[in-house]
Amino acid sequence: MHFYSKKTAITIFIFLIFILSFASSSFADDPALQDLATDPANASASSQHRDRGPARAFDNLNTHYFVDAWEAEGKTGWLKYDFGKGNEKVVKEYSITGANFPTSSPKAWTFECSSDNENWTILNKVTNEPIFDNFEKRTYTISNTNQYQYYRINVTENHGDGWMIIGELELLGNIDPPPPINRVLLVITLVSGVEKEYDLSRADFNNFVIWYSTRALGTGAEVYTINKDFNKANFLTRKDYLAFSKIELYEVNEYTPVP
Ligand SMILES: [Ca+2]
Ligand SMILES: [Ca+2]
Repeated sequence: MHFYSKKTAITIFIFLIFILSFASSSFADDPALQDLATDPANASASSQHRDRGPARAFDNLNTHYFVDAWEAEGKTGWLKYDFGKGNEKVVKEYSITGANFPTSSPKAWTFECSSDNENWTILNKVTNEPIFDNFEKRTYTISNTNQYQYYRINVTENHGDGWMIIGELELLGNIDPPPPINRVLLVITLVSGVEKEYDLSRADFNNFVIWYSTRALGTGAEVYTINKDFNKANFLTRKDYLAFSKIELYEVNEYTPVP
């Protein structure tokens, strides 16, 4: 049987508190995720004290709550970010950074999402968060796989001061990959000097290249037919017939159409 002195027991206890305090906060952070809430103009809030408006929680600055933090008019309030219609995001984590005023930091809140700015779904509920140190940042993981236009933190209790302050709020997720290039502008210069432009799908362009390179090797058809989609109302079908021997050169511009 082992006996521990009182001093050893206290040391172990302090060590456990040390471990647990780390486990509850910054280890939740996933380095692959990035802050998606990049435009302070998309922020709004239930209230603001003086000029300390909601945009200041998204300005990536945190030097003093006088100048770069959101301060609610009172102990509670919500802070919202609108990604915009057609730009909905999957937020997987969020982070709160306190300002230099620990007793103003949030203690209890819900983190919520919405598609219509009216009906809100709770993604995360925190009921007794320890007080934030000056400028301390904590990250919270949520199990969300859906896109939403709106996210907000709805603080219901702070750490005792008459006002509630948040230095920064981050909404973290994966950056969307750029959309695939699926249209091609093919510019053909004929031997005569005339230029012809064709807006083609990627597949149609590939067919053209196959024809051109095959013909260059001396096989394949002399003439290639390009179907033009535009002006179909006036011309039931509109085709251009390109003779290999008439083509001086061609060039290609890939682009992504605006939706
Ligand atoms: Ca800030
Ligand atoms: Ca930010």
